[in-house]
Amino acid sequence: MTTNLTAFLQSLVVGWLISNPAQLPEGPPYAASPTPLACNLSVTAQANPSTICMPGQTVNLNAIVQGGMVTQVMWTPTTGVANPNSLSTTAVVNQTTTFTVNVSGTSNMNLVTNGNFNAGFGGFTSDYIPGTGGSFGLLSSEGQYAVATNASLTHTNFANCPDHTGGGNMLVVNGAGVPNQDISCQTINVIPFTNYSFSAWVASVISTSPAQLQFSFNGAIVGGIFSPPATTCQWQQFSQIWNSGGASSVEICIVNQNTALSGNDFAIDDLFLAEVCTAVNTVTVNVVNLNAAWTAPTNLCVQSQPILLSSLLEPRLYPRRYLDHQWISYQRIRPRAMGPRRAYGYV
Ligand SMILES: [Ca+2]
Ligand SMILES: [Ca+2]
Repeated sequence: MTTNLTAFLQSLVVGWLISNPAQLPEGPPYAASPTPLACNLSVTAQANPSTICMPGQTVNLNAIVQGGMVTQVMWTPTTGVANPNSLSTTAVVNQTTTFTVNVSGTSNMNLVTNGNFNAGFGGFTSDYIPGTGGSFGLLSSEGQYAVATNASLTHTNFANCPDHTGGGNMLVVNGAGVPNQDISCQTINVIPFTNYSFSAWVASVISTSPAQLQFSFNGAIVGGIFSPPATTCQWQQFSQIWNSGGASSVEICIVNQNTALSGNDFAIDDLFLAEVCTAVNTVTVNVVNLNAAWTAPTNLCVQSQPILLSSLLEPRLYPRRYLDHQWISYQRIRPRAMGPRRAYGYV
């Protein structure tokens, strides 16, 4: 390509950007992140109450999760646990027990750069080209893309579809008639021999001939062909678990295997890749052997010294460490032997 031709093409792109405010400028080439981000999923196990006085009492078990979306939960031991696979459950506890909760899920640290397209097309490469315009609008021709807030801004026949979450950008594509064209590719550093969760949202922006997308990781197809619903603006999620094997980076590419020229127009948004991680925590439920046995006072006489009632409690059996005590009532007793004088007994 001659310098003059390059300059001419660049001037076309600049002119097109100025005349198409819906299309954000392409950002600088993004290098893959130098260090794969760590997993930040964490869990805290809680029991309420955590001390019980009677074996066989029921307690609530709760697992508080932060930093990700949980896909699996396991409480152990399972004995007495109503639902060992639920974050919140109950357990019948017969003896002091330490419960362990294991959770696995997806970290919320998205490794895809600009997965929501709010930075235009920054971070991606493509065999497609930015829309060059025409009688139907920016995406009049096949094999072209645009980043826009609404599909109808890019083609007069495209439906009035906002982005996946509303109010942001998405990638709008007029599917190419040439097979095996990469719509978008991005290289991401990963940890070898680790599971990752990948997902993307896709919607048709015209009902004719929905796209047939294939996702590839380092050139290998992941999952089957994925088509969004023919009904326009109906976002559907593609998701797949992928193991990095010996790879320390992955190039994720999206190809449309539908080469129809009529229809075959769609939008992509919220690309997501995050590590699948596990977290563990424990909580102990103590069963206290409550036994407030006491030795009842006998042979009280009118002239007896005051009795310290708590001294009558069985000291070894009374778990002062856990529980406080309170004398809750008394009753008057009038044994005949005591005549008219009053004595007091506590219960
Ligand atoms: Ca978006
Ligand atoms: Ca088309």
